[in-house]
Amino acid sequence: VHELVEHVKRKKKKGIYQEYEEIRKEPPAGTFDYSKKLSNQIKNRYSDVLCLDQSRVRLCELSDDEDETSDYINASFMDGYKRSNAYIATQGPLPKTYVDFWRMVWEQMVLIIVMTTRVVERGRVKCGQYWPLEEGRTEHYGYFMVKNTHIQEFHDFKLSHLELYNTQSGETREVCHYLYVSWPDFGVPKSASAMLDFREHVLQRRDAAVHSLGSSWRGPPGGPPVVVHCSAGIGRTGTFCTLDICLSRLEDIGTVDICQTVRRMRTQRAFSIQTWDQYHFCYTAVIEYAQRHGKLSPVQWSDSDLETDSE
Ligand code: PTR
Ligand code: PTR
Repeated sequence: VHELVEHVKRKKKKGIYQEYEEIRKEPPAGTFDYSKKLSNQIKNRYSDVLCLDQSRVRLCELSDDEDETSDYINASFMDGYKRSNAYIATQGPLPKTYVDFWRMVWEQMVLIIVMTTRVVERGRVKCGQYWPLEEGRTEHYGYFMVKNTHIQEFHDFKLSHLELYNTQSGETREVCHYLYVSWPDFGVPKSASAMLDFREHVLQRRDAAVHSLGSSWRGPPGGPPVVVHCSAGIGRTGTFCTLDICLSRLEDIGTVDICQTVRRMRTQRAFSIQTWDQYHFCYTAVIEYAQRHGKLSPVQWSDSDLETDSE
């Protein structure tokens, strides 16, 4: 088994690189008009990471005195494996957008937040502290109150159980906040296996949360979208979601198609997956997953994965 994997890795490395370069060359699949509006520019963490109009998440209009651009947040709906709008990919909230972020979470009925960056990395702020950090602490964000009721520490991640209270409606909801701490900026996780454990944990929570919604959920059967964010919401976020999609497909029909998955994702969240390392990591992680679950022989690389193999 080990030899086979080495073989796949060696054979694919060059092909994978070319494949990623091809993807990068493709122009974005739409316009960014809302992101570019003058009144919205301050809501973007990075002036060069904008969201496509076609898939952007709109905030519900709050009141008459807000202007037409007040529905803007740098966040995009993304499809999952056989689930439309399985994720919302977004940037790390800015102090100016904390309230918008919680509004989005509330309006989209989000129950799971996956954060794959730390707040500060290499001395630079990557994301605002938009949730209460310590157990027992409550913070106010506009008309939302968020209480961190309980924190569970794991080796590579931290799970905060948040209670989200909407002071306008008087309703409360539980939201799980996952913070993955060992994903270095400019890179990929040290170990695919830690990432796979993390994903499994998130999925179990998600399924339990969706189940607990019961008949109060009227959207698609997969439940509300999972919010995934890093700093810009494209690199690490895209990697995490690509992996999740590919592994779900592998579990279902025994094949993977990383290339098509990324292409499609980029039509919903432009620039998803930022570096060749991250792209390559998806391959490594899929192989590791297949090994772990004894699925190595049945893994069928789909045509578009194989095409690029010839040197
Ligand atoms: N976008 C940068 C560039 O064009 O050079 C590269 C870059 C990649 C910068 C990732 C930051 C990155 O971020 P993070 O540390 O948030 O993963
Ligand atoms: N303008 C930023 C840069 O070039 O550094 C954009 C950027 C930042 C792009 C972070 C990607 C980044 O990574 P991630 O999406 O993983 O946070």
